[in-house]
Amino acid sequence: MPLYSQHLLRKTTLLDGLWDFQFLGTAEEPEKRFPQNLTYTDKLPVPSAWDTFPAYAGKRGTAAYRTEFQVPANTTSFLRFRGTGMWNRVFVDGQEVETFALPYSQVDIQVPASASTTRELVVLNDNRYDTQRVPLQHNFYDFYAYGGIYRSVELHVVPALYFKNVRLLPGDVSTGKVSASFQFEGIESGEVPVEVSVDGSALESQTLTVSNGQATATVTVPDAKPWSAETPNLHTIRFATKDDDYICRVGFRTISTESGQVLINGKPTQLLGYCRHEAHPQTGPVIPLSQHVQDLQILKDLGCNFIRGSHYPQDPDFLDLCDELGFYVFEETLGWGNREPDFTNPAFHSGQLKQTELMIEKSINHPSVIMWGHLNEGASNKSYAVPLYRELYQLCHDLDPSRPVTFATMFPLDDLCLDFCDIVSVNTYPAWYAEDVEEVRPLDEINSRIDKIQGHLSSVEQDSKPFIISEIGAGAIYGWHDPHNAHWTEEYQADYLKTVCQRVVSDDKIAGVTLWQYCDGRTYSSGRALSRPRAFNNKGTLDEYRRPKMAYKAVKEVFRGD
Ligand code: ADA
Repeated sequence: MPLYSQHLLRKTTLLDGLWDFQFLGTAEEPEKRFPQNLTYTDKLPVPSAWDTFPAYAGKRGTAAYRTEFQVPANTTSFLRFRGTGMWNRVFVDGQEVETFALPYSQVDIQVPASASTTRELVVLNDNRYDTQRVPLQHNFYDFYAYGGIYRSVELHVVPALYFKNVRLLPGDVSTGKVSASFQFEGIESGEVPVEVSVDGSALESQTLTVSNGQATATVTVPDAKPWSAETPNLHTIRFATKDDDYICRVGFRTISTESGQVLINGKPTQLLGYCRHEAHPQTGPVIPLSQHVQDLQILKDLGCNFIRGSHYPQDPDFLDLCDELGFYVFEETLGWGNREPDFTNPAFHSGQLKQTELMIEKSINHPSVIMWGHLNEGASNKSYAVPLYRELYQLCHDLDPSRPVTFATMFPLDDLCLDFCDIVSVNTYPAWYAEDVEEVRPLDEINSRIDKIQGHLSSVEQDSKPFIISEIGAGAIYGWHDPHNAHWTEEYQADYLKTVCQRVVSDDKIAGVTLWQYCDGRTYSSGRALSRPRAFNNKGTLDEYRRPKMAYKAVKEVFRGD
């Protein structure tokens, strides 16, 4: 649920609560299921990942969620699903209104107008892997893929002419100028009078000239203050027509890249932090505000200023918190180790583009988000992958000229797509997936691998771009200590991460790091889990319940310079 009021005038209702629920299993394909024939024997909350509940844990198949909502007769309204997984078909009053398979994306769906005021909403949700039905997700991704309605569902009742979205691009803080781009529904062209207020005080009236449903304006924020991770000053801007409004928060910060460095507000800034999954063993990808806040407090304590939202579009609540508490975020679309079958699958291709559009639309006004990414560890060393990397790079720049674009490559030495990034982000696991598997503690590999990557990037003239280590890490089982200090001990992980962090903070050619990973997280539980003890990815500096391992102290000391 949003952290601040996004509308004072527009009627929005949160549909979260206890919904009817039925697990339907696998006897039919989900396309053959209809709400008319369903009975409900259980109730589950929304948000929830239904397959985290003991009765359904680990099951795959179709499930149905059902609720009712009230809406004035014959009005326009839409439902906002802030994040779901994996395949969804939405019915209102038994009528199919939308089908989508964009895990973690925020999706808006029009409610067909009706004379009745009580409406029935049924969401058929399927969590089976299927390359056509859910092209963005696979069983080999190294994090558990859940079904369900992961985040809140909102109902927006809107007038005939309403704000579809507003994008704000803050300029130089000394001028306080913000460029606003509006997209309206309900008007093609014409004039729209708008009242503007800033930080709760009325500022001015403007008349927007709308063409193709779009308009632009400039607003000057009085007493504008800069935003950074250290001083996360936010301003609130409200735009109101006579019967609709839109409230956004804005932070004045610039991000640029120059001579291998990331500049925030013109100042070279080393980005230090972690990759983080939105995950908890009990609730899966459904993260309550209290858990997001705890995680951010822990990351602050570790001395971090940077988080990679691996590997999918982030919960808008989390980004609101990052805006407010002061973190830089690398946000990316859903992808993991995608290879030729995906790059040659038109549904994967269009799904990537669609998810990028939705991610940028959702997150563009968050000052915390400083870079866009996609296709984690995709086949960026293969020619079949080049067109999609090129297209995504271009799309990000077209939709948002203000932020750099990157992707986490696992092929830094023979990557074919480095021209399609502004920051080179490399995932590398020296001394874990080690070059010398006979060596007991091959920690020497860490510095030599980083040297090798930097040397190569310089030889292919990519070293004028900032270089970020977007993943590096080692597994440790919480509580496992052993005099050998070998793999899986907390000691090995602590020594490993200390070596990494010391290298990063002492090397001005490393613009940043997101260690893999913040906390342990559930992953596949098939035979593939033989390399994932407990069916968890155990490379967390904290375990899945956020209990710190020994590495916590080691990282904290280096990041904080204690
Ligand atoms: C990759 C991947 C991560 C995780 C990691 C690991 O780099 O991007 O999601 O799977 O490897 O633990 O091996």
